[in-house]
Amino acid sequence: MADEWLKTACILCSVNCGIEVKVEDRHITRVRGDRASAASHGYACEKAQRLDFYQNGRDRLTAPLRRRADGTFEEIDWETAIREVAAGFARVRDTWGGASIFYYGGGGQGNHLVGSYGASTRRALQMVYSSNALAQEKTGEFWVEHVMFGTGVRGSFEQAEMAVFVGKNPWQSHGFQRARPILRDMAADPKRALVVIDPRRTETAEMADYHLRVRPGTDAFCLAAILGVLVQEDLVNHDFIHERAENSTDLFAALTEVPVAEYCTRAGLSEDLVREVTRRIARASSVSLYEDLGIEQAPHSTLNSYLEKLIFAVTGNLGKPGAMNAGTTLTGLFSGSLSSATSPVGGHRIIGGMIPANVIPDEILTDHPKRFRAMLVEAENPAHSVADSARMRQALRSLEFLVVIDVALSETAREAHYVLPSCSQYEKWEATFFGSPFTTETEFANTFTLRAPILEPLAGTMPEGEIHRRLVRALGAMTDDDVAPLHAAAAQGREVFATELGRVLSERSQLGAVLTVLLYETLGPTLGAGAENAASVWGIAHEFARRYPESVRRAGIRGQDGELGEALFEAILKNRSGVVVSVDPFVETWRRIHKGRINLTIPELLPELRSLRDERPSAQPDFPFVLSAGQRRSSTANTIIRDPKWRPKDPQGALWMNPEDASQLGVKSGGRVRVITKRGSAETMVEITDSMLPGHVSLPNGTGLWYPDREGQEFQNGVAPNDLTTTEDRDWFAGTPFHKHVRARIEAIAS
Ligand SMILES: Nc1nc2c(c(=O)[nH]1)N[C@H]1C(S)=C(S)[C@@H](COP(=O)(O)OP(=O)(O)OC[C@H]3O[C@@H](n4cnc5c(=O)[nH]c(N)nc54)[C@H](O)[C@@H]3O)O[C@H]1N2
Ligand SMILES: Nc1nc2c(c(=O)[nH]1)N[C@H]1C(S)=C(S)[C@@H](COP(=O)(O)OP(=O)(O)OC[C@H]3O[C@@H](n4cnc5c(=O)[nH]c(N)nc54)[C@H](O)[C@@H]3O)O[C@H]1N2
Ligand code: SF4
Ligand SMILES: [Mo]
Repeated sequence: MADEWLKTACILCSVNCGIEVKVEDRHITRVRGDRASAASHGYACEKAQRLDFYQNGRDRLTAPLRRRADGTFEEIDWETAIREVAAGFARVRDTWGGASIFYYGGGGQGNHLVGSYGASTRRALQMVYSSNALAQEKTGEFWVEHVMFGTGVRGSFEQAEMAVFVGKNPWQSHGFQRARPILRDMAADPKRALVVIDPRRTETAEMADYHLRVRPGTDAFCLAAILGVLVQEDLVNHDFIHERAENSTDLFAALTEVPVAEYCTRAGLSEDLVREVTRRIARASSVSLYEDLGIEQAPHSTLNSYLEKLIFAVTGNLGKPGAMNAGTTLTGLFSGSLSSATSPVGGHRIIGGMIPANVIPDEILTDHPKRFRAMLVEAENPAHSVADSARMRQALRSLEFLVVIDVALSETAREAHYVLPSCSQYEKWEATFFGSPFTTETEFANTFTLRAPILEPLAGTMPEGEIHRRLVRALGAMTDDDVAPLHAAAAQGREVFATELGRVLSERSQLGAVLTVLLYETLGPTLGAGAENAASVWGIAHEFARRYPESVRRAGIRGQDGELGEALFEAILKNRSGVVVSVDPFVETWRRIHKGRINLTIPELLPELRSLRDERPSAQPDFPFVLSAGQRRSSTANTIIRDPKWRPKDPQGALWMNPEDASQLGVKSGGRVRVITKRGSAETMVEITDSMLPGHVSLPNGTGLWYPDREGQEFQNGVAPNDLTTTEDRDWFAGTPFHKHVRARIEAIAS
C-alpha cells in the first residue's frame, strides 16, 4: 500500500486539483499533481503538500456527541444519536412547522455530495429555508448574471488576450484551474495584457501590465469610470450590441453622464491610466474578467457585479474564444430560478434559494412567530465564518435544537445539542459540483471528477449519505416496503433499476423527496464495496445528460436517451482522474443565454449607479483604517484545516500594514497592536509590507480557531476575523457582507 500512488484531489480550494498521494499508517505522506487529471493536468500548489493536517486533525470526531444538562458533551452510540436527532427535529416540525427548521450547509470546497444527501433529510422534515457560504459572496453576482444573461458565464484565461481581475488575487486564491502557469504565460507574452484592480499590490498585481490600485471600497467609481470612457469615447461594440443585446438606452444615458475624471480621483486612480486600460480593453480581440471578494464583500457589492459584467457585455466579449461563455452546470448549485421569495422574519431577498448569511441571527433572535427555532448545519462553520461571531453564537445558543454534521469539533459544533461525526473527504466517495471547465480555440468544455476513498473511515464515523439515509429512515419517510422492489431491480443491473425506479416513483410520489438516500440505499450497494456514497451521482449524471445531450455526446459519450446518462455515469464511476462531461462550440453560449440576447439595463441598480455622484467619502475619525478581514494567503484554506502548525511561516496570521502607518504608530514587524472596530477588538502581530496602501490593513481568513495541543489543552490561534465584523454592514440588495471593508482603529501595544 505504502508504495502505491493513489488518485484523489486536493480539497483546500474550489478548483480541487487532481493529485496522487502515498499513504502510510493512515497518514498522507507524499503528494504530487495528477498528470492524467482531466481538470488540472498535473498542477497543484504548495498547500496540497500539507493535506495530512486535514486528514489527521487532533480534534477529529470519533463518536456522536450529545450535550448534557451541565453544558458538556457526552459520547453516545449511533443508534441513540440517529433516533434522538430525528425525534428532536420531528418535534420541532410537528410543533412549529418544517419552515422553522433552517439548513446551513451543503459542502465546502471539495464535498458537495454532502448537500445531495442533506436534501433528502431537508425534504423529509419539510424544511423550507436554507443558506450557505455563497450567500456571503456570490448571491449578488448570481442575481445580476441571471437578469442579464439568464445563466452564469465564466472566463477563459487560457486563451484570453486580456484578463481583468477585479478584487481577486488568483495567484493565491486560484478560482480557475492551473492559475499560476496561466498567469505566468500571460505575463510573459507581450501581445497579451493582464489587469488587476486591487488596492493591494498582490502577487497577481506584481505580474500585471496594468495595476489599478483602487482606494478600498471605491470600485463602483472605478468600474463606472471605465464604462463611462467606453461610452463617451464611443469604444463600445455597436454591431455586437445591435445583434446580441437589448435595453441599452437607460444604461447608456446613465453612462454618458459619468464624470470620468472626478470618479477616477475618487477611486485614487490616474485618469490617464484608466483611459489607457479602457482603450486596451476595447482594442483586445478577447477579454476575460473575474470578480471576487474584493468587490463582492465591499460597498456597492451587487452594483459592482453589474458594472463588472457590463464591461464585457458592451465590448462584445461573450460567446467567443478567450472571452466569457455560458458553460454547463452539474447541478442546481446556482441554477435556482429567480423567485420573489423572502426570509420569513425580516423579508430579506432570497437569491438562488439562499437567505443572506448576515441576516440569519435576526431570523432567530426575535419573538416573531415565524422565527427559526432549529437548525441543521453540515460541512460549514457559520459560528466562525458569518459576520459578528458573538451574535451568531448567541443565535445558535438560543435555538431549541441544533445539530451539526462535521469531521471536527468546529466552532459551530461546540454550540450544538448533537454533533454527528462524518468521515473525512479522503475516507469516502466525494465530488464537487463547482465544475472544472477549460477552453480551446474552438470549443469550451466541462469536467467532473468523482473521487474514491484512499483510506478506510476513521472508527466511529460515516459518510453523509449513510447519516442521512438513517435519519430519513428514522423519520419514517422511507420504509422497507419502499426499498424492497428497488433492491431486487438493482441486483439485475442499472437499466432494470432505472425502469423500476420510474415505476416506484410514479406509484409512491412522496419518495421523490428522498430520492438521493433512496439511491444510496438501493443502488449504492451495487457500486462496489463502500461505494454507496457515490449513488447520488447516478441521478446527477442522468439529469445532466437529459439537460445537455448534445454537449455530452460531443464529449465522446455515446448513447440515446437513458443510455447516454448511463454511459456518462459509467465513465464517471470508472475514471479516477475525472472525465470531460461536455464539449460545446462557442455558439452554444447564445443558446444558453435567455432569448439569445443580453439584457443591459437592470432598473433596480440604475438609481444606485446614478447616486454615486452624490456619495461623499465617509470620514470616520474614530476608525481611520480600512481592514480587509479575511484575506487569502498561501497558508489559508477557510477552516478546513484547523491545526495552526499547517501555517509554518505565519502561524498566528499577522496584520499586514504599510510602512508609513507602522512608523506613525511606532510599531515594527513582529510588534503587537490592538485592532478595534465598532463591534470588537483583537490583539495581533504586525507585518510591515509596502504591498498595502497607507490606511489599508489586512488579516487572513481561517485563523482564530480553537485547537488542542498535545496535552489536550485548547488554544485560540490568531484572530477570528468575524469577531470584528457586524451583520448590518452589508449590501442593501443582496445582503452580502462588507468583510473586505471594515472600519478600524489601531493602537500599538507597548512591548
Ligand atoms: N489560499 C486560499 N485560496 C482560497 C481560499 C482560501 O481560504 N485560501 N478560499 C477560497 C474561497 S472560499 C474564495 S471565495 C476565494 C476568494 O478569493 P479572493 O477573492 O481572491 O480572496 P481575498 O484575498 O479574500 O480577496 C481578494 C482581493 O481583494 C482585495 N481587496 C480588498 N479590498 C478591496 C477593494 O475595496 N477593492 C478591490 N478591488 N479589491 C479589494 C484584497 O487586497 C485581495 O487581494 O478564494 C478561494 N481560494
Ligand atoms: N470575515 C470574513 N468572513 C468570511 C470570509 C472572509 O473573507 N472574511 N469568507 C467567506 C467565504 S467566501 C466563505 S466560502 C466562508 C467559508 O466558511 P464556511 O462556509 O463556514 O466553510 P469552511 O470554513 O470551509 O468550513 C468547512 C467545515 O466543514 C468541515 N468538513 C471538512 N470536511 C468535511 C466533510 O467531509 N464532511 C463534513 N460534514 N464536514 C467537513 C470542516 O471541519 C469545517 O468545519 O467564509 C466566509 N466568511
Ligand atoms: S489549494 Fe487549490 S490550487 Fe492548491 S492544490 Fe489545492 S485545490 Fe489546487
Ligand atoms: Mo468562498
